[in-house]
Amino acid sequence: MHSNSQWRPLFFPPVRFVIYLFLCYLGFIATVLWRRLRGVSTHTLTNPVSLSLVSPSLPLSLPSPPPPPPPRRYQLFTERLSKLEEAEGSFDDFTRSYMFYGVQRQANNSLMFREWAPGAQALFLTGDFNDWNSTSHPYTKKEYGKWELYLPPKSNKSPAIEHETKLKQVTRLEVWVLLVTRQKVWVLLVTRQEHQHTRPKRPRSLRIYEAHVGIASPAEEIATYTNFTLNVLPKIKDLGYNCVQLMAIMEHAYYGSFGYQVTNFFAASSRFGTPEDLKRLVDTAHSLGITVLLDVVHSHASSNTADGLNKFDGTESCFFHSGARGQHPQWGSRLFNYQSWEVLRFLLSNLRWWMEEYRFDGFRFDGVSSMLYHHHGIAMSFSGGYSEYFGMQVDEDSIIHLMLSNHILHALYPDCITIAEDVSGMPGLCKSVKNGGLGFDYRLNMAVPDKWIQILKELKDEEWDMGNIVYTLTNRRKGEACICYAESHDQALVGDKSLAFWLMDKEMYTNMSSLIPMTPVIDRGIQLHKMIRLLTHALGGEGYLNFMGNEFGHPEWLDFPRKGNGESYKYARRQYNLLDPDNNLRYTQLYAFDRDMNLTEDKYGWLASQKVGDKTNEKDKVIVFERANVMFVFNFHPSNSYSDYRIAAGPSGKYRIKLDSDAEQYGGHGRLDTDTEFFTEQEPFKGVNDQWQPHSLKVGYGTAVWVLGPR
Ligand SMILES: *[C@@H]1O[C@H](CO)[C@@H](O)[C@H](O)[C@H]1NC(C)=O
Ligand SMILES: *[C@@H]1O[C@H](CO)[C@@H](O)[C@H](O)[C@H]1NC(C)=O
Ligand SMILES: *[C@@H]1O[C@H](CO)[C@@H](O)[C@H](O)[C@H]1NC(C)=O
Ligand SMILES: CC(=O)N[C@H]1CO[C@H](CO)[C@@H](O)[C@@H]1O
Ligand SMILES: CC(=O)N[C@H]1CO[C@H](CO)[C@@H](O)[C@@H]1O
Repeated sequence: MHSNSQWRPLFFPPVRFVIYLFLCYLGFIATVLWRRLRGVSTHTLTNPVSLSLVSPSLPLSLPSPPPPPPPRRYQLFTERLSKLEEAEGSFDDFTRSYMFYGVQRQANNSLMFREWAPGAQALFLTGDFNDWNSTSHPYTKKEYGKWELYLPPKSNKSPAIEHETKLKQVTRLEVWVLLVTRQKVWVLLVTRQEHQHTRPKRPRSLRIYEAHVGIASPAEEIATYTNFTLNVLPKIKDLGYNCVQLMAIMEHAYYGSFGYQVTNFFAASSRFGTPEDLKRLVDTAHSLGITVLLDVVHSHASSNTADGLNKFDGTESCFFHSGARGQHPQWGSRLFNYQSWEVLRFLLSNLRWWMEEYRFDGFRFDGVSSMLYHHHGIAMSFSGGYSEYFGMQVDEDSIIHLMLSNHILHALYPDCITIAEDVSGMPGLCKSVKNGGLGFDYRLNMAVPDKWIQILKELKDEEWDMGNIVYTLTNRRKGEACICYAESHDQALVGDKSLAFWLMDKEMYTNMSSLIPMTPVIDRGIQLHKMIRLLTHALGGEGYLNFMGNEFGHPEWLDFPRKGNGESYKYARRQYNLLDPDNNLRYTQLYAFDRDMNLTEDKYGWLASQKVGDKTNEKDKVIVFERANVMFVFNFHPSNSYSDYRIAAGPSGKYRIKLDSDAEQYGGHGRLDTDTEFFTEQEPFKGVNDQWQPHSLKVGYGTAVWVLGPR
């Protein structure tokens, strides 16, 4: 029992894991505004001791000094760009080649088919329209390996080939085809659907819901675009995510590839419905203020020959490098020749196609690390030395290609967001192209989910290393915006399991009811799941990503139907039904925490502001840091609670709890009274980065505490 004149006494039995957030009273708002305008705190003006708070030195992973800017890359980029503009008029036309290639329907209903197949000897079109005669409709060869086939309208003036009829190119499939179903091609005579809603403004704090349409329902079947629009988008909105990132949209013949073995780059996967359905999905997301990103796979292509790009013109090369350079040794897929003019045309036009036709708002570029190096990052561990990023092992063609992609996207769509999936930590990845960088907006901070899984697999609770956790979460280049996430979609795949399942495992089948007391396993799992998410959210980056289901602690793992599992969909779904209120399961508590985490972020915007510093205490297993004028305090100690736990505060004043992971609605123990007011004391205390700060504050009792200060 504690009594203290400055806050309400609260009795605290030892607790395991709790988080609180304190909020100052509105009376401080004027001060806050003034200080924000000044960019400094009043206390730093009068008290030089805390100057370090003003210009914190963020931890940098790299020991060596920064290298000179890489003028060579920039030079190659500008040469490429100007050559392209000279030859093609403008990059605007060049990157809209989908208006020239593929099937084009003219105003008078004649059809023009165009392909690039430099190695082909002859090309024929066959299908329902000519009774699958494979010689009656030959293409004519044009310069630079182009082929054309003109089909006049029928006598009744309708197109010679009807919409959605089967069609095939002899020996090779159509490359620029718009709608593909496995083994057969349907010509889509584009009926442009007018979108009704404008793109949302680019969010300052990016909170991404990563989703796969096919698994987005509890049913053991493939869910559809429409299902997603009706059932999942409202959840994403409710949860406070302002962005949805769609995986597996580009057509892929093998469902189990998770969308990463693309066969048709211009086709929206027909498994989930029609192109119109996808357009409606994007438009509906826009109407809810949700930005939509496409997981774009330009790092490699499926090696399928029957329905993919491989051997499109009969040769080994065409879109790809021939020989070893054209094969990914681990993925068994084909690697693009980014130096080829027509490959550039194809891929850059592909980006524009998704932006223009489907109105996506940006891209997550898959497999960037693999593109950047000739070794594809295989068996490489990056220590941060600059020799790892500059040298003959770096694939310049890929770099120039990525610079071009980012350049055209950002030049044409200023609000466009691009994210790089790069584990290597290539310097300049997120610097703008004009400053010599690769031009991405964000990098995926992939080390973080790996760290969490490693901790859960290998360490006892007493062994968790606070310093190491904070190091992993903050180990990124200064000025490089990162997307952070606690759970990676790869880790949920079969053989591994979801974060919640690592924590609670089989007890999730029997003991998740909110009508019975929590078992120790469930208690630990529920509390840690929230803390892991919040710590990742608050410290790990400038954007947060949630893989669908993780917001409510999805159990089990992901496994797509395949021979080995009897083509089962049992694990290729997301069990949103667990959130059904009638089921009285604790998933709803984890969900509620996710929503309020977003709500709180939305209010204070920590993702869009710099962390001021952090302080860890290994013995107490406490992490304290400050960001966006919010104080965060976490206690990861498996058994200790602390009374009167003193932390350094910002300016003096009154603090209040803002978000408390121990609150009952989140499956906590409800030990704290959120009306409690906490006052700072004139007692210097070592705070962030071990600097003395003039004021301090006694908070929660050894629990993990999250405080918002009057700064
Ligand atoms: C249809 O229009 C295209 C150009 O738009 C032209 O090349 C073609 O000759 C026309 N065909 C007929 C039958 O009028
Ligand atoms: C296919 O078309 C060609 C040329 O129009 C014709 O000579 C041939 O008899 C047709 N083949 C079949 C099987 O109909
Ligand atoms: C669509 O979603 C609902 C609710 O989640 C589900 O019951 C249904 O089976 C889904 N249908 C399809 C085709 O995905
Ligand atoms: C539940 C809730 O209040 N969610 C908030 C999360 O953040 C969005 C902004 O993207 C707010 O509009 C929501 O109100
Ligand atoms: C509190 C409670 O209901 N515990 C149950 C957890 O699940 C096991 C079976 O795995 C039951 O035996 C316990 O009674």
